[in-house]
Order: sequence, then structure tokens, then C-alpha cells
Amino acid sequence: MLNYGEKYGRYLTEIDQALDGYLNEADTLYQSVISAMRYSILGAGKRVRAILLIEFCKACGGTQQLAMPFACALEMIHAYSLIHDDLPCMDNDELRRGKPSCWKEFGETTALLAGDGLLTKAFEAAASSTAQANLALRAMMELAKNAGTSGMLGGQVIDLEGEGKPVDEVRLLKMYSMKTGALINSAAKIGCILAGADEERISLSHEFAEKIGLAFQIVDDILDVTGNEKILGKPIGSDVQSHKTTFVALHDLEYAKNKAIKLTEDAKSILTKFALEDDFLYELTDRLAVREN
Ligand code: GRG
Repeated sequence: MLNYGEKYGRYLTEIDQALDGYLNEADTLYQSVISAMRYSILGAGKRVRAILLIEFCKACGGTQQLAMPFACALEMIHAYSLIHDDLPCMDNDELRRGKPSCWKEFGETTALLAGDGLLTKAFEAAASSTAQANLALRAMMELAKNAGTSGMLGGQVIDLEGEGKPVDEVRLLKMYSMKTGALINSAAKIGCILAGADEERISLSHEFAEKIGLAFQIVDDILDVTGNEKILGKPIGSDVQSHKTTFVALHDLEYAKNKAIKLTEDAKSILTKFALEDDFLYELTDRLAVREN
């Protein structure tokens, strides 16, 4: 059996190969946008969402092959959100995943279109699913809702409109659960749905993902204060610079760290209810709470 690092490495390679397969269009007339899409998604990122989707699919009796089209779709939607989030009209960030952000490398127009291209390509990839049609359709609905106004996009709006204003904890947590939590949530749920899991397991995966989604964002807030720009691959201090209220600003670093640890422990206790092939998901859950990028 592969150890954690080996299994993670294999996931990175296989997800990249599958993404590459979706992003090969030979028409030279619009290669500029394909190049920008490939630049932003290939060989970069932790692939947390894709890996969660595959792991939950397997935990419910499915296979990596069954999960892969939706795993790629989720990574494409995630990459589009990062491209658009970095644009000058949004966060105006020049560094992403350790290299110039898409707009810095290709210009604003191409970056905008590359984001749009990845968003639409995501649904093309999802539609190539080999899952039972009713399950694939339900998964597609999860994907669309969690990416759109009732999920990540809505969370981004709440976030942007809160800049420079006092934000209370209720609004902050709502924003986190939409902006960051929704895609993570859809990863776990879609994995279960594709495998034909019962409602109880789908709901358990939802509870698990709510907890790690919040822990993930709290760690992101912590890293924005204590992180190392080189390891993080994006600028630090951007929350303060854009006058954003964060979990760390509402409480303090110590409280935030403890909260992330508590959420992680609670999430792991939910995992005991799944028949997992190994400890990989437990270890991933633990590592997300102490990650440095
Ligand atoms: C533009 C519609 C639209 C939405 C943007 C997701 C998002 C909303 C903005 C990205 C900025 C940000 C800090 C989002 C919070 C979620 C988050 C921590 C994203 C980074 O995800 P990782 O750490 O990134 O999984 P990698 O590079 O590893 O894939």
C-alpha cells in the first residue's frame, strides 16, 4: 500500500493528466486563451477539492475513474475563481501559485476570458461523466449551485461588499461557508453522489466538509498574517491591506489556531462513519490544519 506522500503524489500526477486531456484544443486561432487556461491550472495547486471528491467517491464504493470528470470540473471552477479574484478590478494580485497571476502574464482581457473558459469547460468535463445519468445530473446541480450565487460567487459578493466596513461574526461565517466552504462541500458530496451513496452518507460528508471548509479558511486567514510569501505562493498581508475583517481580526491568532484544531478533530470523528481503504483522509484532514501554503 502507498504511504500518504506517495498516494498524494500519484493523485497530483493523475489529476494533472486528466486536466491536460480536457485542455487540448488544436485550433490555433484561439490558442491565447487555451494557453492562459493551461498556465493557470496545470502543475499548480494542492488539488484539495479534486482529491476530496475522489476519496469520498471511493469511500462510498465508487472509483477514481468514476470521480475524475467531476474532480477536474471542480478544479477548473476553483482555478477560474482564482484568476478572476486576482484581476485588478477585484483583489489586484500579481502573484498566484508562486508565479505571476494570469492577468499579469497574459493581460486582463485574456485572463477574464481564461476564467470564463475554465468555468464553461468545467461543465463540459462534468458532462463527460460515466456515472448513472440521474446521479450525474444531481452532481451537476450540486456543482452549479455551489459555484454560483448561492455558493462561491455569492460569498465573493458578500466579501467584497464588506470591505472597509465592520463585519460581525455571523456575516463573516456565512461569507466563509459560501466563498470557501461551498466548493469544498460540493467536493465531498459529489463524490458520494456519484458513487450512489445513501442520504445518510451524503449528509455526513456535508457535515465533514462544513468543518474542514471553515478550518481551511481560518488557516488561510492565519497564513495571511504569519505565512511566508515564497512558500504561500501569493502575497501576505492582503486582508489588512484591503481592510477585510477576518477570523483572526475578530479574535486573535491563538484563538483562531485552536478553532482550526477543534474543527479538524470534529471532522475526523465524522470520518469514522465511513469505510475508508486507508488513513489518507484522516492525514489529509490533519495536514490541512497545519499547512503552510
Ligand atoms: C471570482 C467568482 C469569484 C470568486 C472568487 C475563491 C475565491 C472567490 C477567491 C479566491 C481567494 C480566496 C482567498 C479564497 C478563499 C478560498 C481559498 C483559501 C482559496 C485558495 O485555495 P487553495 O489553498 O489553493 O486550495 P490552491 O492553489 O492550492 O489550489
